[in-house]
Amino acid sequence: MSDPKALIFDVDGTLSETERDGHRVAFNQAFRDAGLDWHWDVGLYGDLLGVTGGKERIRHYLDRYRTDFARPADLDGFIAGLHKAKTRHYMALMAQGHIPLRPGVERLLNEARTAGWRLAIATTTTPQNVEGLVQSTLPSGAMDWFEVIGAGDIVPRKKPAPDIYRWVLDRLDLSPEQVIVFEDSGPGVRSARDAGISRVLVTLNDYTADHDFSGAAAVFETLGESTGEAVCRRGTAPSNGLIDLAYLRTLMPDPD
Ligand code: XBP
Ligand code: MG
Repeated sequence: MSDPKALIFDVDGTLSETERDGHRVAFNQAFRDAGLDWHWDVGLYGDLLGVTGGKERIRHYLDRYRTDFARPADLDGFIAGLHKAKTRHYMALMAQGHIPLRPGVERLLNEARTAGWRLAIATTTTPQNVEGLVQSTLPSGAMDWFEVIGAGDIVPRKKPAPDIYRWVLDRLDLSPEQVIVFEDSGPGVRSARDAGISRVLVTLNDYTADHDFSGAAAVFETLGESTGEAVCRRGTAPSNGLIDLAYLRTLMPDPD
């Protein structure tokens, strides 16, 4: 057993359940602003989540569900405008502070910081959204807890492509064997695995419960908190009910 050199966190669905009551609501507000009769209900949004990235998701919706829609000449510009409005609404929702971190996230971040483990983020969401979530859920200055933040269009291909994890590993100057990744979705696991990272720990949620997590090292319902233990769906359960540093060390190889 050894210490990982860094923990890399996905954001949406992993740090916080942002999709149903955050992103989805913000998309609908942007559609309404633009005078569109589009509405993404909770079920439809689950299907749309198969496509990562908000702009990509809007385009997929048009291709798949709104073939009747008269597309403007500058479709890219139209989608970009809608997405900009969506980000504005999302930031406003975050500022209201109704969307908390998932159980055990703040505990684990604090434990890792105390031990000097490096922290990073690898997400497909827009960089501003990461800031909005961190500022509304963690103490002031918490953006600095994350040494590297890989987000949104910084790489051309979003998850499940491995680009964002490769980008973050490169910035951390670490190899895939030295890190542990936290994900909530099948595309996220695939992205990390295809970047060569074998230690991927999943905390699933309602939208991702039936995803394929075959490449993950372990699958849990949450990271566990004093109020409720980390229910294990696959892999070895921690004896104290918490995904903590001692548990994460058991995933790492013995030092040479
Ligand atoms: C989440 C996503 C994002 C968000 C929307 O991926 O796919 O697209 O749903 O954010 P991850 P944007 O779990 O990897 O963070 O609209 O800013 O793309
Ligand atoms: Mg996610």
